[in-house]
Amino acid sequence: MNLVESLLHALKDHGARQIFGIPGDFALPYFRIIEQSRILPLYTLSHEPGVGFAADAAARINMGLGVAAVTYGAGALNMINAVAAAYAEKVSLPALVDRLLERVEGQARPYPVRPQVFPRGMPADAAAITPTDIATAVNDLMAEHGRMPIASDIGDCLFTAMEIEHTALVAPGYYVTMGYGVPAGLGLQAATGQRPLILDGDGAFRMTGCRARAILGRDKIIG
Ligand SMILES: Cc1ncc(C[n+]2csc(CCOP(=O)(O)OP(=O)(O)O)c2C)c(N)n1
Repeated sequence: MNLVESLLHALKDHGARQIFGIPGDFALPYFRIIEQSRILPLYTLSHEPGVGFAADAAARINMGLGVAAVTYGAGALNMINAVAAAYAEKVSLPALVDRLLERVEGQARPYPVRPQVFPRGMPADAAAITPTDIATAVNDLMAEHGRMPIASDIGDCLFTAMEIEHTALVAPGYYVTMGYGVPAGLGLQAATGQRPLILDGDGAFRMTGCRARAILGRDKIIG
């Protein structure tokens, strides 16, 4: 039995009935074990405050433990309100933050740092599309039709952005908060009057993209 499995058994023995979380990034190894071991069912949400609130509600209704699992740094910080509220009301809410387990797993960084190369032309084959394929397509498109300002979110899309031959790029530093892309694109559009290109992962898009679209009320932005 590995450390994650014994942790899950311990949580179950102490009254946990499920885990709420957001998989991604360095947390992926232990999310994989949570899913494969089936010791506790996993419910995934799209924004950390929701993870904390769901776990809080589960703890209250079951009079037991609610378990929230998120990534360290921005992910954990984003859940502080929910954890603080649970703490203030003495709700049992253990928060699993992946940093702890990363070392035990000995997992290599999930994102290899890629050399900056600007290949031209996308080969048509059956292989999965990579960030480099996307960057290549964007480079080709802009070479032919002109450039657009780019806003990038956190995640693989930021690596894609690094391979785009463009300097009008706004992006946060790597491990800050997801959800930057779509609102930043709106800002770019307002500031430059140009149609922006937004590079966003599906996870980050779900955090703020849907709301930004609701604010706009029109289909000006394509996610
Ligand atoms: C608010 C917040 N939660 C969690 C993280 C940690 N984190 C960084 S990248 C990432 C996964 C991003 O997935 P997605 O948005 O689908 O982007 P992709 O990697 O596919 O481009 C996570 C969870 C973060 N940076 N910010």
